[in-house]
Amino acid sequence: MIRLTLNQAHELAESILLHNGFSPAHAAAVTATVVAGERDGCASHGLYRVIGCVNSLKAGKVAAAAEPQVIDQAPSIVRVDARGGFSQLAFQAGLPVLEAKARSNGIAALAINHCVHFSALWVEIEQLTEAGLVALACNPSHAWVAPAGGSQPVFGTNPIAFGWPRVGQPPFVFDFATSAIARGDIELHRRAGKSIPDGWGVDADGQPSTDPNEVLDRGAMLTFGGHKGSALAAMVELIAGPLIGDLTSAESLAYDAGSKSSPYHGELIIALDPQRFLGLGAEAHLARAEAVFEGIQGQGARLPSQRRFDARARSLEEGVQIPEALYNDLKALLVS
Ligand code: NDP
Ligand code: PYC
Repeated sequence: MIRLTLNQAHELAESILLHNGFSPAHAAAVTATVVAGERDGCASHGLYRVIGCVNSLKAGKVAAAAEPQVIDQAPSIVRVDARGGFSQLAFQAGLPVLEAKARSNGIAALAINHCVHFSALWVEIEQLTEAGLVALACNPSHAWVAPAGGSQPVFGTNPIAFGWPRVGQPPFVFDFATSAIARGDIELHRRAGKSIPDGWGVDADGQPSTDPNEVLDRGAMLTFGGHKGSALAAMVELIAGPLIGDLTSAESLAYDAGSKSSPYHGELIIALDPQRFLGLGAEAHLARAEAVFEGIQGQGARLPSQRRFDARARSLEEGVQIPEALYNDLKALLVS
């Protein structure tokens, strides 16, 4: 393993993105996300993703200098056209308008369109909880996941993330793929030469497989929670696809045309302002929410994101460690 300070991780990611032709604005926005992923112990959406950014650019599937266009769609809806660039800059452009609309209407949505998307959603959710807003985000990806009861890919790995701000505590945040695991995690198993657990995927014949090559290249991933994850994955296809005028995971994969680039589609982010919902007495109601968290932690169970926040605290002290092979692959992107 190679140890890097967070500054070194930042410098490595940003210099690769700039060297390969991304605009300073995109390089900065993408670097912030992947370094946050590595810092929080989310290797599947950490520095490893920089390789995919460069591959997507070389394949002509992402615009290196796209300037997002903000469109005031409706009193409670802001739309951002990413114009083929990465989602991170589009989110940055839409965030202030989303916040303002949520505060004035109580609930508001940000629809990002035409973005190339590979990031973990908690990075965005935490920016909304920091502003005191409750938040929900989801997006399709590429059609890699079979519906419950089937064996042919229809859905993307379709993450759903939720955040709830807390006073004097880190926010309550969960963020998971509706597949049994993010595809990035299976890719990391393949890179490490490891098999995957039962329940993550099937081979080309629809039979359970623990071989990442079979699942990634010939078979299909599976949803979490059987028919429940399958229905949630379908919901994400609908509300972050046709509802916002953007591609489904099947359409994104067809657009990819075998280039193995990051998915190209939209993202839906919903923000709710507790102060506007509750008015006078908001604090008393929000204080009652704490009993839910006490009910979970009081019996020794952990909150989602606790592992991540612990990893963050550790990384801020010690930096991060990445596999030497990944470090070498990243360094190679500075000379090509
Ligand atoms: P995991 O299954 O590892 O974890 C998902 C969530 O569950 C996290 O909030 C995690 O918190 C929490 N969690 C895990 N174990 C426990 C536990 N024992 N008790 C309580 N909470 C727990 O994640 P996935 O593989 O499903 O997704 C990983 C990432 O991949 C996400 O950030 C997601 O946004 C991203 N992704 C992005 C996609 C895209 O299209 N852009 C597509 C698919 C995934 P903690 O982190 O603290 O462990
Ligand atoms: O890990 O499933 C995944 C993923 C898809 C797009 C970005 N991450």
